[in-house]
Formats: sequence, structure tokens, C-alpha cells
Amino acid sequence: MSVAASPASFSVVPAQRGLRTGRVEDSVDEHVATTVREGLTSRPKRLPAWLFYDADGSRLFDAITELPEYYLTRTERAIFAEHADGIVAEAAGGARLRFAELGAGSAEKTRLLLRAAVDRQHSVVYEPVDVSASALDGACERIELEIPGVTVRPRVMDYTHGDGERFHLGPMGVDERRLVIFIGSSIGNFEPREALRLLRRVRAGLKSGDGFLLGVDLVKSENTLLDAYDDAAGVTAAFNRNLLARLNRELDANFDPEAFAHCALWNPAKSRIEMHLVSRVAQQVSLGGLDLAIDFACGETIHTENSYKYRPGQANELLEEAGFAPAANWTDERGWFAVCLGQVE
Ligand code: AVI
Repeated sequence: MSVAASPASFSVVPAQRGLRTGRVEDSVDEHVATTVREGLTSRPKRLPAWLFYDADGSRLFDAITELPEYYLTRTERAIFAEHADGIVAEAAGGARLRFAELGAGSAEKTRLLLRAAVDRQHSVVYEPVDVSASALDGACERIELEIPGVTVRPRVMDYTHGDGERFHLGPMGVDERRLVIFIGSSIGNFEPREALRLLRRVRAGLKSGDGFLLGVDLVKSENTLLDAYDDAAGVTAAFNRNLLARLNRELDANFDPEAFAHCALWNPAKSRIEMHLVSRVAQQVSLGGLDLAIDFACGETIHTENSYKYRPGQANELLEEAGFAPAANWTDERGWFAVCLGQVE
């Protein structure tokens, strides 16, 4: 276990939109409210990782991806830089390809694939899928400007929920194949059962020849993994604690984020990095927006994230279980990260 004992040296600069100024938000998001009530009244206490990503949390995550210890982003980017042409050729199999990406993000790594597709077929349709329309806005405009030949068709959709429901992305040309991209080790933040359910839903909305490109972080030395989730500059600690600051802003809570230590630990039995917030003292916290008071014992934790690490071959097993035929894998020379292509037969 590694606990960051000192306060984070990385602080959040309030976003420029006038909303994140420390005052309580005007209205309470019901989904956030229900989730937080459930999570903080259960034992052990837990909060889901999606709560990290408010405006401040998203900026902190972008900062994490640049950290020397956080090898994931740059390793996956290097795989794409080296193999984009091969990935596109393998997925296209002679047809025209169009891309759908789960989670919009900055699409920084996807650009490498889009460029390779434009080189190959002159133009390409890119469909970023996200629950948040605002997350899609900026990224889309920039890509069309930066890569002539790319047409962006954003889709606002909650791809993480909707048990049993089909995942519909709309019609395509006769000679087109769709490649659904889910990269950045995002699958690692899903429980194994949820991951399988998500892939099955996506598979149900695809046709023969379409593909799924999955980026997974692989098991490696415990120290390397722990450093990636407990960096020296304290950015990951700030990311973890921002969750409490978010509850202060949105739910009128009075958490003192520094009264909680950031803890990252490797759980070998579950093959996952866990993040927790550990109460440094016995304390009571009130959440005015929920009319709720929560007691914490000294050392009691809130479990905030799981990040599953795959062993080689495991992503292909997942693809197969979801109904895709494993078609190709690309990895880096250290074997730290894998990009796996599954196809619908
Ligand atoms: C977004 N996700 C893949 C990141 C991860 O590595 O699990 C989130 C993260 N948590 C701490 N650092 C980064």
C-alpha cells in the first residue's frame, strides 16, 4: 500500500466558466445525489470513478496523462504512431472504414488512426460517442480543421448503461466497415462483468466485418504500477481528492480534502490497482444537499476507483466471449500495453 502523507503539491485552478468558484451549484444533479448517498452509507464506503470527471477532475486527468510515471498514455500513443497504418489496413480488410470512439476525450491518439485512414481512403467519418454533449463539442471542431478529409458526426449516448439494449450508431454505406475504438485502458475502470456486458452490447449493434479496437494496460511490476497511481508531484492525489471538493461544490458538503490521504494499492488477487481516500482522523462530514451526516473512523476508507490490469491474452478472451473473433494484437517493446482488434465474422 502506498499512502501520500503530504498534501498535494498540485492544486486546481478554477475553470474560467464562472461556475467552479467554490460556491455551491444552484441545482443538485439527482444521479450524483443518489449515487453519493448510496456510496457513503454503504460499508465499506465507496464512490464510483465517473464522479472524478467534473471540469477540474478532467483537467487533472489530462495532467496525469503527461506525468513521467503515468506510462499508459505515451505507451499506447507510441503503439499507434508505429502501427496506425497496419491497424487501419487490418480493420478495413479492403473496405472503407469509419470510426466510432467510445468516450470523446481529446481524441489525441485517435488522430493517428484518422490520419492513416485519410491517407488510405482520402476521407473518413469519425463518430465520437459520449454522454456529455459539451465533451464532444470542442474536440470535434478541432479535428475537422486539423485533419482535412475527416467528417465528425458526434453521438450523444450513454454507452455504459442500458442493459440488454442494442448499441445503435446509425446506417452506413454498403461497402463500409465500422471500427469501434475503446482505448486508453478505459475498459480497466469497468468491473469484469460490466466490461463483458459493454462489449456484448456494442457487438449486438455491429455487422459482419465490423471491428472493435481495445486498448488495455498489462500487468507489470508492482512498483511501476504503484508509481503510475501515486506520482511524486501529487497530481493523482489531487485528482482523487477533487472528488471530495466536487461534493463540497455540488452537494453543499464540508469535506476537508486534506483530512483524507490518497492511497493507491495493488490487489494481486483481482489484478487491479485500487484507489482509496483514507480518513486521517475520526471525523463527521455533513452533506447539506443530501441532508446527511457521515461519520468516519480514523483510517476508514472511501474506495474510489479500480483500474484492472490485463495479462497477455486476456483481452482476446474478453473479445471472444463478447462475440468478436480476435484478429490482431499490437504491443510496445516492453510489453506494457496492448491494442487488440476483434472482428465480427
Ligand atoms: C481513465 N482511466 C483509464 C485512468 C486509469 O488509469 O485507470 C484513470 C486514472 N486514475 C488514476 N490515474 C488515472
